[in-house]
Amino acid sequence: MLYPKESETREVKDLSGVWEFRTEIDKDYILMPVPASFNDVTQDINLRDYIGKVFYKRSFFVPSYWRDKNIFVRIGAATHSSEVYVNGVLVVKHKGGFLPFEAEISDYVNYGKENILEIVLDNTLTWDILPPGELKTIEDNMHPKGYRILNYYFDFYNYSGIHRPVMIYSTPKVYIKDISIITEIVNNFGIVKYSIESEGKNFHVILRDKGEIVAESRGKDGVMEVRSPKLWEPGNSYLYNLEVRLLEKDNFDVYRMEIGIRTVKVEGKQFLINEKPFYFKGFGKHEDADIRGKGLDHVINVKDFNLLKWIGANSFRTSHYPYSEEILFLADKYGIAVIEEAPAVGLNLWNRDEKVFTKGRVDEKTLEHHLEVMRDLIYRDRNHPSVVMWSVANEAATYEDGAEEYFKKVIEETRKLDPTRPITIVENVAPKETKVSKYVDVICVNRYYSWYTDCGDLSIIEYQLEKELKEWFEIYKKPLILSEFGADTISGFHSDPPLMFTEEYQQEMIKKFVEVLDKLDFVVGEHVWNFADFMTKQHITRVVGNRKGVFTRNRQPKMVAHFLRERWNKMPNFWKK
Ligand code: GCB
Repeated sequence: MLYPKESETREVKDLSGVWEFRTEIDKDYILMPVPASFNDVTQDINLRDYIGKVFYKRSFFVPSYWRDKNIFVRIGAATHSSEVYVNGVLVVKHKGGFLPFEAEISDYVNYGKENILEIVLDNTLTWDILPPGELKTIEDNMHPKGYRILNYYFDFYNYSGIHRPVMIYSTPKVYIKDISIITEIVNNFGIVKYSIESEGKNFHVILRDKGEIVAESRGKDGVMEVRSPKLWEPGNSYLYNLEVRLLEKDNFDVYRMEIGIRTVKVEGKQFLINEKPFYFKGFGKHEDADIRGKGLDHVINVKDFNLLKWIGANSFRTSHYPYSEEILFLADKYGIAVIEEAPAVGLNLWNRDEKVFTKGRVDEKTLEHHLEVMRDLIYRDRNHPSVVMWSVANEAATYEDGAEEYFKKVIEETRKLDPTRPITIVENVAPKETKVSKYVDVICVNRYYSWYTDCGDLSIIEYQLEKELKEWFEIYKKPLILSEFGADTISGFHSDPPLMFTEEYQQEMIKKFVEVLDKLDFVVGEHVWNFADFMTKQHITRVVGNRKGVFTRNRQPKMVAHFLRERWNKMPNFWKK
């Protein structure tokens, strides 16, 4: 799915701004920014924790000369189920809060006039949506009749709203629908294979390096060769400009995009980018900031990439859902490698006596949706050089028999859709317990020794971590990334010797973890949990959110940031241990 872009044949109207908004139970509309979560914008606690339907509304203008164009409405992401109405007509329904969807609306708009766009969202989570959740009515004598809560089994706040831009765009009648790019490196040549989806027939494809043509081709599918290519690499990004022209008698379309030439591969104990062993230094992140919640914010995004550079990180995981396209464009430009995760988190009840992969919970309906999400995700992001691996889920109950069958299908389908990128699943169970890790290319493990277990005992880390990671390698013989480790840390809390929740404890813990990683040659990465403090649902274990950030929610460094900065800036991106 192409990102809407302007060209001499295409126009884009970004409808970001202040819309009208109401919940199902309100009669009156209030003002609401788009994109943003609606939760933290007003002073109303009922709206903050609101569960159910909300209505967004605004008008837009369609010029008369768009009559001979195709017109689309495209929503970058909205949580979690959406219905979009143009002048009262339902034009698209969509399930899932983290990927874009669109509809052609040429037949429903008034040309040369104003039009009304209404988006109805429902933020209720169910077992057949990702991430899943369940609405529970509590029936006991301590709760009033009809008392409801939304249960979900993942650790971030269920921020809701139109989170990414809404755009109206035009294309010619016959147009370039989609483009896919695969790059290879053979001897001293960069090979760029492209494939165009369109009803048109005559294509001219031009690849430019800073304005200079370096390769050209004609046809719907083709291969271009670039002599002595400048490769895209983490820490050293390089992008070429691809121009696709559709030329027909009365029809002309142009789409331009930036591409990077690079390869990714897993071989033995190594994760290779451009045939060189790569070591992931970075974080699990979140799309999260105060007031805007999960709403796209260019200020936060650019700040985050500057902080990643400052600290010497070369990668992050889009824990626990696909991030905005705008973030991936920045990753391409900044040269940051991305492990892109499906919104499959909370497929776990954290109770071994209750089955998760069973009828009525994670079942064939969830699977069908999961397969759809993988397809949409790959179609959205396959052309980003920064995306180097797919993660199909985080911390699912992979010890269950049902999980094996389920993920085998998800992983097979992902491989079919994209044979060029390695696949992982992020695990929290023991190496012998998972029934799924045997199907993936890279083992990703989250570990919280001295935090959730043996609280406060930093001396246990070396023993436990080394023993366990070696076991993963002995069983699976695959490269391993420690995809999460960290400690809740209240910025400004100090103690020596280090006690839990202080900045000293976070620093000592992370030091002890990475000392073990440095000894093991099958470890290909360290992602600290988390880049920044982030909001969660309220709980006795969460102090206004999860405080495991290396940066505060306001993006200021805690003590450990300086330790990581020194370590990572000394460490090369590519190395042979
Ligand atoms: C995890 C989860 C992550 C949580 C983290 C924590 O294992 O993957 O979503 O936020 O632990 O802090 O407990």
